[in-house]
Amino acid sequence: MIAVAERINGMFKDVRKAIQKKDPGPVIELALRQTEQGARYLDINVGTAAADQQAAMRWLVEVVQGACKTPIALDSQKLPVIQAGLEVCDGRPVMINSVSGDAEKLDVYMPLAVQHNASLVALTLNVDGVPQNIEQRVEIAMTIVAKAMEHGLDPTKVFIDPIILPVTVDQKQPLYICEVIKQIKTVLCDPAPSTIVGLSNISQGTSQRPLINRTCLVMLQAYGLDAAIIDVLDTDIMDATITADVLMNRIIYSDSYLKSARM
Ligand code: THG
Repeated sequence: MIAVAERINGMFKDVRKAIQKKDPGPVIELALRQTEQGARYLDINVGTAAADQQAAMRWLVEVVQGACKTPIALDSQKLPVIQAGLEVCDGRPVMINSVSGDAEKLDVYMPLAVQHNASLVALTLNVDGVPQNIEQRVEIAMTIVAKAMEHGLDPTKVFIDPIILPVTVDQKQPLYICEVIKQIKTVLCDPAPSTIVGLSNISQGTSQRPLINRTCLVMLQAYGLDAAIIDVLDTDIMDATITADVLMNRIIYSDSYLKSARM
């Protein structure tokens, strides 16, 4: 499982404050701690903390890059904010997170990803909104992969996000997401795109958030999920996802596997 660490996000009070005061300390600490806990990418999202989101993104990226060598995921719905982040990237692997599955949007983001040698997260979402069924999600995934091939972006650099909805909204959704992930891997093969979810959506409004998050994650892994945006500082979810990787024969067992998998 490619763990994308969610904590450098202006929606959290400590990060919001750090952005507003231009205090690098808390951001550096989160970059280091999340890296130590096994993050493969550090998601960077300025949220609504700053009036000038482009300047805030540039600042966050520079602070994170000064703290560690971990790859980064630039997280914004706004193209200029993504571009601001890309401008200051130092050449480490980078993920653009995210773009919707509209053809016109993909025609802009795909060349951008190619130009910066970046991976691209694309949501199974279009002008009509988030599809609630399996078929429409897979259909949008096919559009995304077709666009990647048209623009010369390696399909494995495309991360399709089927968009998890809260279990409290519709209890059929988690199994739908499992099925979408399976179908993306079987219908769109050779080479198949990667899949990713922003996991915490699943548990919104519930009384058992960490338990629901980690149970859902291992289920999705069994259906072939490649990456997830999660709280890597939650030891239980990291232990569960690493153990699922062992049981799926994706990483080698040793008595110290929980530690080795985080290195
Ligand atoms: N898909 C993709 N990118 C995404 C998401 C997604 N990026 C943003 C988001 N969703 C993933 N990141 C987070 C970060 C933090 C939390 C949830 C998702 C989180 N929020 C607390 C909560 O929900 O209760 C509130 C935080 C606070 O205010 O203190 O934990 O789906 N591609």
